[in-house]
Amino acid sequence: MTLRSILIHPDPRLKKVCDPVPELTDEIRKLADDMLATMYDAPGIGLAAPQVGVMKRVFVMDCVKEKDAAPEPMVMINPEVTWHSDETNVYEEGCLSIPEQYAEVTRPAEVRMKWLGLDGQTHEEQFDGLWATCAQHEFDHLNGKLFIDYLGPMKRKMITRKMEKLKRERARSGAAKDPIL
Ligand code: K1U
Ligand code: ZN
Repeated sequence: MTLRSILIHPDPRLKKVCDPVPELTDEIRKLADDMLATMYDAPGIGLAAPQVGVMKRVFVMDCVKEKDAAPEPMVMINPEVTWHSDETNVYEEGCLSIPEQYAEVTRPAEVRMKWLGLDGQTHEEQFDGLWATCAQHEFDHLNGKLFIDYLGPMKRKMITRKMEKLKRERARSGAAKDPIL
């Protein structure tokens, strides 16, 4: 298991639509393993493959909030949203590709998703609460969409400028160097 570097916005790879996974391979199993480890290490509650520079339709999440509860890692390959509620929910979202920036985003309160699991089976499940918010945030990543795309242009530009500055500082200090990316 390898910790992978997380891309920071703005990066053209975070704006692209990812490719479906044609078959379950050891490469995908390793990717999922690495992504879960990277997500827990960050720490975060979700992570999508393009955030680690892999343009495939895979994301992981674990929204268990209680400190001592058992982890509930989920790996979704080729996810589809098969239903969403009309009722919406507002949540102050963050993103590991946009560190330390948070903003309220309105999304459907419940979603039903269908995906291919690491067991090779098709799964379908309904999510609510933070699980629903996170699943939609990660699904957006696979379509090149970030939570700041739901904000007004002024706020989005301000956050983007902050991230450009952060990237310049990280490049100067050598923190962004990584052999995987
Ligand atoms: O996709 C990502 O960038 C991960 C992101 C997921 C997310 C957060 C909030 C709402 C929707 C989706 C994060 O995990 S940001 C970090 C975070 O929220 C968190 C970190 C530690 C403990 C609890 C939450
Ligand atoms: Zn994100």
